[in-house]
Amino acid sequence: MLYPQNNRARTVIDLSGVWDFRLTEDAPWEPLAVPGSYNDQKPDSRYREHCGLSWYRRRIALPAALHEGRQVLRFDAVTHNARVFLDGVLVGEHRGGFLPFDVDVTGRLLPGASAELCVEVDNRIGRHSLPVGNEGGVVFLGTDNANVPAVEEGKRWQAARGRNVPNFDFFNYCGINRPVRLCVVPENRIEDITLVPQLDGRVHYRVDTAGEGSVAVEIRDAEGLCVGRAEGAEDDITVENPHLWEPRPGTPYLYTAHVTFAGDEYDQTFGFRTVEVRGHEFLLNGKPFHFHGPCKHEDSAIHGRGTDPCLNVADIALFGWLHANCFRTSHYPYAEEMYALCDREGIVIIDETPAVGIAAGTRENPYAWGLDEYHADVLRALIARDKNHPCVVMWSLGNEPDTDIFHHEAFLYWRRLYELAHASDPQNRPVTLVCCQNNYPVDEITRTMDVLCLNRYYGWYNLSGDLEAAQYALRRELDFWAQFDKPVILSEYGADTIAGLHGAVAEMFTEEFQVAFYEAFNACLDERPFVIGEMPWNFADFGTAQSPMRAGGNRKGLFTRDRRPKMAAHYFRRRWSEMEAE
Ligand code: E8X
Repeated sequence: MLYPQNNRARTVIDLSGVWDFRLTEDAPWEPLAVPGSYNDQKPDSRYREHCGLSWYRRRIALPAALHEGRQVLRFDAVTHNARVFLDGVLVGEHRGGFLPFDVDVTGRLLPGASAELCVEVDNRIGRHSLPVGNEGGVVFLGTDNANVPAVEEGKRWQAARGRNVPNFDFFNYCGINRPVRLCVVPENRIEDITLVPQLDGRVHYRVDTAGEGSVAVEIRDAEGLCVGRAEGAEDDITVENPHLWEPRPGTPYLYTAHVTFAGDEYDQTFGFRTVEVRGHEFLLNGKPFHFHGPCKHEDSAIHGRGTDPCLNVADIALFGWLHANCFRTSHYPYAEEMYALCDREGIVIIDETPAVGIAAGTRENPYAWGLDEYHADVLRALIARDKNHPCVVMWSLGNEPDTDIFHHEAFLYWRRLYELAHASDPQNRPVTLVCCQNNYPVDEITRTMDVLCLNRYYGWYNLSGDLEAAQYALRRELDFWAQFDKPVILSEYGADTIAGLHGAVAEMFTEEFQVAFYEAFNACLDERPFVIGEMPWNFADFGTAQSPMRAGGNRKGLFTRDRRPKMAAHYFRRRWSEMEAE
């Protein structure tokens, strides 16, 4: 799937701006910004807590000069489901809130005339959606007061009235969260480009096209000089002495495949980079790589989950300040602009599907929810979108599913997706599944992944406040995982911390405790060479649903939500700077 691109053959009209918006079909239209979640753009609980359909509207026009070719509306993401209307006619729809979709409107936009574009957005989550919502059932992280009759009746009333109850720990920000563009492309056009580079300079390419024409591919270096070329829809090109793509503090050198076909053209950046798991090592360009960097969210005040290029640039600059070299796209695919920025800045990405919340304790078997086919479709679409990014080094099938209660059903469900990921990725990257703190001896599936990603919170959610006991437990568990001789990444660990709360004694929620927590955990990691990654949870404080466990959201950030460093940020900046200097 190609990202929209302006060039001599293609035209992109960005439809960002202030659209009309309404929460019900009989409400007056009000101004609302696109891209951006609608939840926090108005000081109104009806916006913040909305559950159900909502509508966006704006006029669009096609300049007469652009009447040739195909006209396509490209939505980078609408959360969670969308139906698209043009002058009242349904012209497209999409299920899923974190990946792009195209709506072909060729012939429906008369040159020089305008049309009414309307997008109906459905933000409901449930057992059918990724991420997963509760339907009057288990409440994530909260106490659900089981067996209290009035609470059970209240939950049934709540479900009947319609309320989103996330089975995950981030706010259900919804709407047209990412850019919408009207793209005009030639009738005879390039449909997709696949690049598989090797360290010796060979790059295998395949160009998928529509219509009549012939393909030519020119590889250009960072100065724009041609360093290789070939003709035909699929072939190999060899670049002599290639500059490799290296993560920071190395040089993330990018090349461009300049593709032409009939009257169309497209420039696809890529990097000469390989990844491989060998024993307990993760090799990047044949050298052992250590993942050190916090997990993120797409989250900020007002924008919600809306794409904000200024925030992306500032966040990646703070990754440099931290001497961090990676993050996981917890817990959903991020906007394409962030991957392009990480390609350029040398930040490694573990690319995750929106499969979070596939767990319900002993109450329900989550593998009976019928998510299999949809999850497979989402995984294929994620890989199709991100396959050429050198920054993407591993696929995460999902976050913290149940793998120990319904452990055999879990094995069957995730093993199929593991094999699908390897079969779908032209670069055949490693595949993981991020494991929740669980009864790990009965977990049959985590140990089969290429890399073992463990989210662990000893000393926080249990053994709370006792960091010596936390170290004892963590060491016992890491000794268990050593037997598999696979790379282990501590993919989440952290403690809620109120910025500015201090104590001479490091107690929970103080900044001193957050540092002490990480010092305790990292001492255990440093003892074990098979632990090849440390990813604090989280980069910054972020919004969540209301819960007795959340004081204005999740406070485990190394930074506050407005990106001010806590003591732990300074701690990791020192630790990772020394690590880089080794
Ligand atoms: C947390 C994190 C949450 O924000 C993230 O989305 C997934 C959670 C920890 C679960 N992992 O709560 O801060 C650990 C459960 C241990 C019993």
